[in-house]
Amino acid sequence: MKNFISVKDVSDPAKLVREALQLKKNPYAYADLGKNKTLGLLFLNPSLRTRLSTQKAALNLGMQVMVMNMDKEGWTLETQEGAVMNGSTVEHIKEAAAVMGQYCDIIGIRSFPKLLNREEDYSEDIIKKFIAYAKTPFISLESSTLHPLQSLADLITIRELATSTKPKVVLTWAPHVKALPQAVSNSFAEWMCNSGVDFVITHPKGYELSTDFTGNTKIIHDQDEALKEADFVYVKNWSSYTDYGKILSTDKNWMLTNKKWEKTNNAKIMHCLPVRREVELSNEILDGSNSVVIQQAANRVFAAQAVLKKMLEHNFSSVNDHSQTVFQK
Ligand code: AN0
Ligand code: CP
Repeated sequence: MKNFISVKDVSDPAKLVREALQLKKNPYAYADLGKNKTLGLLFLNPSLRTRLSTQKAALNLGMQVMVMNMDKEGWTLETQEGAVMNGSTVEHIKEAAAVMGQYCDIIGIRSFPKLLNREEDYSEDIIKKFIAYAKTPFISLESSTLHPLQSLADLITIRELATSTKPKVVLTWAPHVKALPQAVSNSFAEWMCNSGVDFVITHPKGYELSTDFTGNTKIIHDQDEALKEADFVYVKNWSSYTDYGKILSTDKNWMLTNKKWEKTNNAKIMHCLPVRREVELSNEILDGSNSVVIQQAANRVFAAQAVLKKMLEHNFSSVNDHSQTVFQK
């Protein structure tokens, strides 16, 4: 695995889940694998879980980690090709990424969409340019359109808790006060479509996600109907994809409560966090025994560790180091 941006970068998601669960049992089994390898984590937006779990994962593998809050501590980056930089941008992504590529063996970036121009956000211009100019293996810490480390942790959690071989998993839209990206939901859909679960999406009309990620997943606009017999309910807000970046509904009836949960098959309740209590999810659900949000967050470490292990093995293992065999004295 050279880069980790989407489920498409993973040849066998089920195997990656098994490897992550092995690492959870024995986190320090590969404590020398990342020796003298540096991971750079660059944040253009805030983060608690992704930042700490990815650091922890890298440390478990013996890597060194550098973290930079680009939005607060870095120069304002120019991304346009051919720009005359006489405005607010100080440094071009060409130089910034190339320089960071000199310091790091693997680079991860968090870069949220601006939610103003769909074509621009969905082009993933920033991460594509970083990959091109840094020239290192790349790990997404949530891009404009996807959050694969989250989705892998979600799949690990479902695998741990499932009591049947084809659990029913429902992704439900929830209200929010801010316009949020579609990334977590796109990504969750993409991974569920590759996992052999019985997957259903429910949301108010106008919140259809891109079929590039949902494929032919069944969409049920009646939330009560969708929740019937669910084994897992994944709660998430997202802004509209069709009326791009807009909040079309704040209907409180979409917030999951115990009354709604009663329709499910004793479902486990999932959320990527951070969550707005009593807006996205009720206190009774979050504090109840079926909420698995903390287990999900814990699994972020092993998702990141499984991915970093694969990247270290693929990109730096001596087996792949052909220059050694050709030029060694
Ligand atoms: C972000 C989002 O929805 O993409 C990050 C979630 C991991 N959430 C917020 O900005 C609240
Ligand atoms: N779930 C998640 O990615 O959380 P952070 O935004 O805190 O990293």
